[in-house]
Amino acid sequence: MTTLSRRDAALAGITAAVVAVGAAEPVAVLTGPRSAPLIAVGGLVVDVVPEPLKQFAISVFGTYDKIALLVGTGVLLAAFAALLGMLAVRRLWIGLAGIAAFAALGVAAALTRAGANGFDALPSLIGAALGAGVLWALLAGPLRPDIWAWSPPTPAGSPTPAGPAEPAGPAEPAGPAEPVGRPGPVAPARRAAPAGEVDPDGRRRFLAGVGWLTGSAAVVGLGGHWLAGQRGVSSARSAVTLPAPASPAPAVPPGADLRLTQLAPYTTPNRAFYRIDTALVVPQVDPETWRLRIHGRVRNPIELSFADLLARPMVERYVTLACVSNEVGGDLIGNALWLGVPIKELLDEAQPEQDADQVVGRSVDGWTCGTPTAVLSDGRDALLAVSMNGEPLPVEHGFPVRMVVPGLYGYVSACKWVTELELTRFADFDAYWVPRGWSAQGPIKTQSRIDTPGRRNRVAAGPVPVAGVAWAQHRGIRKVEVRVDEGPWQEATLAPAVSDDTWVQWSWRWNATPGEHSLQVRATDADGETQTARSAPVAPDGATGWHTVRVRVD
Ligand SMILES: Nc1nc2c(c(=O)[nH]1)N[C@H]1C(S)=C(S)[C@@H](COP(=O)(O)O)O[C@H]1N2
Ligand SMILES: [Mo]
Repeated sequence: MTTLSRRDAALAGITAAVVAVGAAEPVAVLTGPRSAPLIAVGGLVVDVVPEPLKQFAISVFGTYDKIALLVGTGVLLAAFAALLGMLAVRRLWIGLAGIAAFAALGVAAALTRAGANGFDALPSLIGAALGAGVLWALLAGPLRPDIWAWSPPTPAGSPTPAGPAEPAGPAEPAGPAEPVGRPGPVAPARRAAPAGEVDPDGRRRFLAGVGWLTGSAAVVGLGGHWLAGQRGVSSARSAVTLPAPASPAPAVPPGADLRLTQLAPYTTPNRAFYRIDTALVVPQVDPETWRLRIHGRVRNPIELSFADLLARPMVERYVTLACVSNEVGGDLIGNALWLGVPIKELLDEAQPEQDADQVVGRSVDGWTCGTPTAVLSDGRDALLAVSMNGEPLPVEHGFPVRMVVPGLYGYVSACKWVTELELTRFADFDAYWVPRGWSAQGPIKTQSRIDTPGRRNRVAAGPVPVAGVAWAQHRGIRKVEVRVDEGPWQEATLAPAVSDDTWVQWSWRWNATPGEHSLQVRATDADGETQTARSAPVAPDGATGWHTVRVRVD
């Protein structure tokens, strides 16, 4: 017997899913946002999704890839839930088994996250239990439209349609006064509706149930989500007092910033700074409980608190950070003023063993990067940074402490929310991105970019300022050249920079003639090496090629 339309059955399945996900949120306020089922499963997806698919997602959604992932996970969940609802009309156990499978996935995802404990299973378990209850209520319980169905009175003694749902109802009102199909003021007969006939009263109750359940699940879910956000570390961050640097950064030389519209400013403001990480929810690390352990192949393991770190002499430096996933001409690069403790000093205290050629930075969320010990000890300004552009690190940029290493791509050096430096060997440990197809070594490649005129800009004929940035961190930029329509290379003017660890701005005056033109740029680093024309993809160790911009001159 089923008078439930497929649409209503699907609706029941989706309602159960919404209740499960919504009910899990307030539980996750207690157990931590990463134990919420959607986030936990999404996090698992981030870690196991094949690299080409991830690249595709990044190329389509850019830095909105995480939102896309969560929306995608939600849509997929809704589709499965609808299907389960349709299957469960006939066999409730299929629906319940499906929910159990989702619960198992949620629990597995939550328990395999870095730093998880048994309580992290609770949001998925409690959510699934309530979801199962809702599915039962809508498909087999009191909210099923045809379970207490009213049906037109049948003459006494005539056989009534039998069904498992047939309850002992009150006596039937006799007489034809009742309009068929609509319950009257007198308690209607309660018996199963004939197969195929939808009882409007039951359906109304069913839809009201669906509405109430999704509505309250949304309120509870969003409320829980909001509450979880209140438990963040923004107030702890505001309370941090940064020490003055023992070694202040050199002043930015006058003229380092040409201040042209469209040209990236020499120093990137924090809110405009690119953000790349695998974290679906930004780790909230309390500086009071933060610890840094330096261990592994060292003679003298060290553990430091945030106060210990702040008490040490601080170095302040401009360093340009770049992402290996930056396409030629891309903007996954930024320059900031960092304040922190030289990593070399800490390593010297820890005394790495002779063969410990890799320092693994480990984040609270389990992410790892592997940096050559030699690079961290060669005297460059590799920092355990606590500040970015004069403020405590923004939470999404690694509060309270991150690594910054001039000359290396972020994925091998810039560990945010860092809590461990483990001395090991490249032969013994692969950091996060290495088994995913990226090179274990990630020195930044010499690159240059045209910022103005921008892609498909229209400019007026005559003198046009062409300008951009070039970078070869820790080697420095010696020369930048520009050419028009693949003509002869012409040397651009380099603006001064603070050091070889930052990008430089360059400019060139173009006497533009009407028509379509292409502009190209290439840089030569201080080692004398000129950017290759050969274009290589970002994987495994950084894109190469010349940035080309097509411009229309009127
Ligand atoms: N904990 C953690 N740190 C991380 C990452 C990450 O995924 N997790 N990504 C790295 C990468 S790939 C880059 S390019 C830089 C980006 O730093 P930003 O987000 O502050 O710009 O952080 C690095 N540090
Ligand atoms: Mo990156």
